[in-house]
Amino acid sequence: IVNGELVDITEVPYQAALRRKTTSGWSHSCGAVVISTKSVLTAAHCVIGYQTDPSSLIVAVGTSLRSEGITYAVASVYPHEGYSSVTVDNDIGLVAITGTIKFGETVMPANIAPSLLQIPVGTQAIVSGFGRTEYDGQSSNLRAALVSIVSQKECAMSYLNLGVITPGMICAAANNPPRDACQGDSGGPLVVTNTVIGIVSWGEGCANSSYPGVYTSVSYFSAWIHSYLDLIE
Ligand code: 4AZ
Repeated sequence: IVNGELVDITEVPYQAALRRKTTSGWSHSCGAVVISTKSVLTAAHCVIGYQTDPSSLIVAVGTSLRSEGITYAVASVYPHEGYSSVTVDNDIGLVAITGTIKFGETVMPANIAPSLLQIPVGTQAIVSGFGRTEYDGQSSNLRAALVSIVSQKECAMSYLNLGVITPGMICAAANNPPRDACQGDSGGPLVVTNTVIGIVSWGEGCANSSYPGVYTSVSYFSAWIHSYLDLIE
């Protein structure tokens, strides 16, 4: 998160993190969102390739520190079938954990935006994560920033020469100072009143005033999410 503020997990208790196994231990890879006792929502690009060996991923919850928290082994990952690494379309996935996530002050699920939810342009939303800041590399502390929803038309204009903004994407930005998600925040939440409306997906750089942050629209994929939740629960 660039130009965000340090936050305690109790302010964003739906924030989760994915860690991947490396030769030296577990390493932060992506953000995620607690949506039930059995699953977290993330980006497809965060879980693609782990279908055959989900044991090399773990989910951490309940922590304001990148390398702490309560961890759960991953039972299965479900990247969206239509995910394309070329267009970054359908960048959403579900992670089923082993056991049951225990809710409390530091771990609480976010609501899933309903299908066809209209989010007015200019709506303020909070994006959070353990990703890069403008100052250091990966942040070791949880940060959050307020960003405003940008219209599809304006976002498409910004990305005219770089990519296509599909109906499954939603954009958000903030200026003076520019605030944005960044590398390592991917898969994490964009939230309005405890409802997750977006998943950090992509963008051209971070906090570049010419390029809004691009999120996967949770409302657009609401039916897809619920169908997999039924499978997991
Ligand atoms: C990334 O590389 C990334 N500014 C995530 C979010 C944004 C850019 C890049 C949005 O994971």
